[in-house]
Amino acid sequence: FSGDDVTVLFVLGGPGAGKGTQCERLVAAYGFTHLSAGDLLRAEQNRPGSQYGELIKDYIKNGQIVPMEVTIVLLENAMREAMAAKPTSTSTPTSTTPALKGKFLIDGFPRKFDQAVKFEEAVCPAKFVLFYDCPEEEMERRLLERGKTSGRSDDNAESIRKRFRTFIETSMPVVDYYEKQDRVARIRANVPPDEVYRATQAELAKRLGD
Ligand code: UP5
Ligand code: MG
Repeated sequence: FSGDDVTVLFVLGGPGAGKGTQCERLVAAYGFTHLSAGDLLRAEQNRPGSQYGELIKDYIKNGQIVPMEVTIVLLENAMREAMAAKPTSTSTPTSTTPALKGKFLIDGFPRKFDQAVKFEEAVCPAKFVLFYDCPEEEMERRLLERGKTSGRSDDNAESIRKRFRTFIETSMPVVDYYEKQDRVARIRANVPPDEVYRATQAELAKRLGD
């Protein structure tokens, strides 16, 4: 993908910080395509005949990060599909290679430093990172509550503890890396969703300028 055709924002934050909730709203208001790496992995896990099903299942239950070769291919395929499905006004009916444009929220990825480097090299650079900053106690409360009905194999006390550890040890360094480059919009996430969304819109206005 070329940076001219595609705008990518990474959406990061701890487990239960509210990434998915905010992305859903942004899709409706800004026309982003929302790609949750976790959702793509869960779909692949359940796809009949997938050679990665068992592996993904184990990693998710243990709050560990699935090898990036799997995740990046899923993201890339999903981006391609979305772009093929959504030719924009810049493509004229007569052109044989229509200019396809895409605006993507990549949610819950990259979770590890090498994934960030690899994605930006192999797919395209991210414009910036939306980082939802939430205290662990609040995230734990949300996930345990959701776990009563979500059916997610990792919404239980033990998996949540492991997810938090992976987040602190492995995923926060990614945020720090982008922060040093001044590419992080840090948003306080332990306030009601409407308030988080208003802060998100303010950051987008500042950083996308449209
Ligand atoms: N909620 C949301 N916002 C709220 C607010 N402001 N106030 C009060 N409540 C709020 O929200 C979580 C819950 O909180 C919901 O019930 C919501 O209503 C409420 P949600 O928007 O779902 O938060 P989100 O940050 O998306 O939480 P999620 O559980 O999806 O985060 P994770 O990062 O843990 O999950 P993900 O699906 O991204 O990854 C799962 C696993 O997949 C990982 O642990 C890992 O094993 C694997 N994975 C990889 O290996 N590689 C990847 O690249 C990605 C995932
Ligand atoms: Mg999510």
